[in-house]
Amino acid sequence: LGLLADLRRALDAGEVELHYQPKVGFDGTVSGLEALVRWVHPERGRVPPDEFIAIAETSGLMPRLTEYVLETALAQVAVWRGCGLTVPVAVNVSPRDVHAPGFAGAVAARLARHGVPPGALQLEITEHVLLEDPQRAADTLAGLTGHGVKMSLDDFGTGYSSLVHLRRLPVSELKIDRSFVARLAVDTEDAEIVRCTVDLAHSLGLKVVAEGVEDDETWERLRDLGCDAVQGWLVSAAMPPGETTAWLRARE
Ligand code: G
Ligand code: G
Ligand code: NA
Ligand code: MN
Repeated sequence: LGLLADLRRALDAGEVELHYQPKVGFDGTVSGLEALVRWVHPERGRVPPDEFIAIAETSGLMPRLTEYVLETALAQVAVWRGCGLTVPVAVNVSPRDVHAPGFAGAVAARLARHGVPPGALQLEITEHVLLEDPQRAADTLAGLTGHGVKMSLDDFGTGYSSLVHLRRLPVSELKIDRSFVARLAVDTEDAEIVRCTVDLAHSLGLKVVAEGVEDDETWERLRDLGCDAVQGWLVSAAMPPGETTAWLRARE
């Protein structure tokens, strides 16, 4: 496939970029930034991440993409820390990454090389990490959290037997999928699902982030339900690094 070869080349050439989307508390404090890949193909233009992530996943290129994203994100974190901006950054990792031998050690080595404290890195995983070899995944994640890396459970509510997974995964944050957040203000069932999720997460000692918050009414509902932070276009879409720096500075 042409696109796969192009993606491999783009990674080698450093043409894939990271944009950063803030996670913000209801008092306005920035609790973190999520790194999201962006690829502008020289002929096709912008390729949607879903499209090339699927290609990376099925072709075996995912470890290379994740390595690239971790490397780029940690270099950026080091730059930000150097100018007094200590906000943690979240990187999305796929189940395949977590199952790769030596993943926890490789992340630790990368942190050390960039002089970034482990607590400044968060990894966003999905419950799919437990589908293949749950024990192995749990061991790797325990290794990472033992080292001080924070773990976040992404897309919560969209998989199977979420509650069992929630108990097995050493996460400190849960992200409510945007499919439940989108119609929160108009759909009472979605509102009940979000309410229960927030209460469940809190009773397990987890922070809750709501994704895809686009309007004030949803923001207010989430605040009233006791959610800890929000992410979405209401606050900001993902921004290129320079714009992110300016955005962070403006909120200091
Ligand atoms: O905003 P957006 O279109 O970027 O993201 C689309 C999907 O791609 C989301 O499910 C998001 O989690 C995923 N995604 C974005 N960046 C990365 C990345 O660096 N690695 C992985 N594995 N997934 C990513
Ligand atoms: O799977 P993941 O949660 O990582 O996906 C993040 C995706 O959601 C990205 O494609 C990102 O661009 C998108 N996104 C972020 N904020 C919003 C929002 O407020 N509304 C919508 N519709 N999409 C959003
Ligand atoms: Na994510
Ligand atoms: Mn998500």
